[in-house]
Amino acid sequence: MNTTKAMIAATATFATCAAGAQTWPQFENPMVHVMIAFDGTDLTAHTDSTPLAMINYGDMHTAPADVLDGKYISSQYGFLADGFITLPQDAAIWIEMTSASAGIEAYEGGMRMMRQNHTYAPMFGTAGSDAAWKWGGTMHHPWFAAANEGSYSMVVNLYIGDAATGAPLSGFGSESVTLSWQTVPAPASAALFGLGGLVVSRRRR
Ligand SMILES: [Cu+2]
Repeated sequence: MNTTKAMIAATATFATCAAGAQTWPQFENPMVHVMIAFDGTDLTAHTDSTPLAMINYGDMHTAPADVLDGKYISSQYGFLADGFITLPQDAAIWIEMTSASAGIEAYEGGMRMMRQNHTYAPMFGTAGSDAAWKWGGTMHHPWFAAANEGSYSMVVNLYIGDAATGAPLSGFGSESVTLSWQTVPAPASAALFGLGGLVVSRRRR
């Protein structure tokens, strides 16, 4: 191996190690959007009511995503504008958690592909955060998480509020949406089942 090739090999190894040192939360299932529309008076929001899978990959994540370590997670739900939205002056669309199952947690996300740039800051009342969260108008997939297996739900109310304080502004409609999840066995377990099947099929041959 000449010197140039050795250097390239060393650089490639170093780059691989650096990339491997970061672990961001996984996602695999398709996006499910909460479609938000506002016609100047009425705010409407709707989404699929089927509970979504919440999966525990058993991963330890790079900070600040370490708030999701070892938990069942889902980033399938995303808040998305259903058409062009023009807001009243100094107003914003706020999304407030009004009720939730015990044990459900929420953290700020964004576009799923941008997970290395998400803040993972607690939201919707998680860890003492405000129940109301100001939506910026772009597609936002929060990270929902739970430490234990089970069925979870969260009701969020979408309303027009003061852009600075979140205080509801009168004269505008609001709408509540129920988000729900069901934990499913970790992929690692599924992989083990798959291996078991492979062993059995080999023995049958
Ligand atoms: Cu999306």
